[in-house]
Amino acid sequence: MMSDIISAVSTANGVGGVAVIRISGAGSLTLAKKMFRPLKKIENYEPNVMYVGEIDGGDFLDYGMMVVFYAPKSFTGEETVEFHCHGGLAITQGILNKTLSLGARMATNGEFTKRAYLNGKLSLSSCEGLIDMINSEYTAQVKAGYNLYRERLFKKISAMQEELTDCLAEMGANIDYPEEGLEQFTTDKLKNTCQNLKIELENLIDSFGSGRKIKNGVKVALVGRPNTGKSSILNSLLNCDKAIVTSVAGTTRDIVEGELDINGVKFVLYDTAGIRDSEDEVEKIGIERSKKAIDDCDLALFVMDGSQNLTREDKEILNAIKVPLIKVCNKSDKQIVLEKSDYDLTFCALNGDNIELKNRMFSLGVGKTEDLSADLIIEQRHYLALKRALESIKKVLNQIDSEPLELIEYDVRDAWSVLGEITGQTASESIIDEIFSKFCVGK
Ligand SMILES: Nc1nc2c(ncn2[C@@H]2O[C@H](COP(=O)(O)OP(=O)(O)OP(=O)(O)O)[C@@H](O)[C@H]2O)c(=O)[nH]1
Ligand SMILES: [Mg+2]
Repeated sequence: MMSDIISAVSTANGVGGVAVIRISGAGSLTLAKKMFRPLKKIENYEPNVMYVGEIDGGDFLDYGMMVVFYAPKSFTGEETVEFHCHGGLAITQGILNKTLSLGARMATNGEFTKRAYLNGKLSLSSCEGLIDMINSEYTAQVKAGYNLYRERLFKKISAMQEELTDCLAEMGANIDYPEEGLEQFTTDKLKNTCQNLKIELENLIDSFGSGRKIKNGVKVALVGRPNTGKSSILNSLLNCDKAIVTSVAGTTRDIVEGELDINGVKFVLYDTAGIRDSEDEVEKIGIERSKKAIDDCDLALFVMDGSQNLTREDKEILNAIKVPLIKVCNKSDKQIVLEKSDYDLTFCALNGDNIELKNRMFSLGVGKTEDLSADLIIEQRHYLALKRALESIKKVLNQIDSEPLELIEYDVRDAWSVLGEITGQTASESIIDEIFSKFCVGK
């Protein structure tokens, strides 16, 4: 348990109807009572009950509420008090300063959550889920963060660790008291456990493909020859006139960016300059950027003019695309001359019908997981740890039939310990500090 009392404004910095100032640490209630005058005299403050009264802001009073949570039944696991005051900057600063003048210390970034973690209220991965949720702009990010926050990954990882612990216990007994027959039993059990873990780890690792995009957004590049209708498609998808559209080939020079919500997932669209051989200095730079966008994106919309035959340039652009792509035959209102095998779907940027394109972008862009409430790995840190754990498990499986148990034990322990980094059990101080530094003050 930490000894000092920390304090911060927990609501966003700005003007609002209500704001919350939170203090945490043993003695928080004693401190809070020095700056709160309840409407009626209170002998004992009940936990989780809102008391109405005057809150001292130093040079002024506010009329609001106070609630206490006693240890360990609070977010941090410590005695915690919250003042719910009116949400003005001078009001919150005054009340915060008053708590500081009475002996509290300003909380650092994420310190309330860090205390929750250190007091065993949340796992490290849960804390990461919490920050993911807070930073979410799209509903899929909230859902994925919520799963993490509610310990769904923690439970999976802990179950895997338990299986390894069982094996280690048996291996230990075997190494200490080798017995004919028992060794084979231990080896078989270990092999079985590791084979199952390998599949489980591979599935989790695989889910990062979708999870990463849910967390960071799917980058989509609209590419193709000049004048095929890329900017028109961007405008259709965004439902606004974001990019300039003209009948002049080479209209788009710099990349035009826009964000789109498809089923709660963030898609970042990049409309690019039409790619062709050009001598124009400005256009050439734009074309270089288009080529870079093709390399950097998660999904490409390769846009063709359906009323024209494929050209050498079309084919060259197509060959340069190494990411998943949708071949769009645009200008479907005109006579289509392209072969059916040349495209995935027809499109007309002049009307507003883009549902099919969006559906395809979703299934191809997010990956095979369409169930956004499924458990997905969304954090790079977890992904890297899972990969390391998988390596150790594979080593065990490779050596199990040829090496003595004593030698294999090291890799089993290693897998266990790497998994513990995810939940925080074996995470180093620098990992922990880095995670909490990403939080804002007051959380
Ligand atoms: N008939 C028809 N015309 C379209 C369609 N989509 C785009 N156009 C027209 O095609 C021309 C080029 O459209 P843009 O959207 O500027 O094409 P672009 O691919 O962005 O062109 P660059 O920026 O030069 O590479 C404009 O005159 C559009 O109005 C469509 O679906 N049908
Ligand atoms: Mg354009």
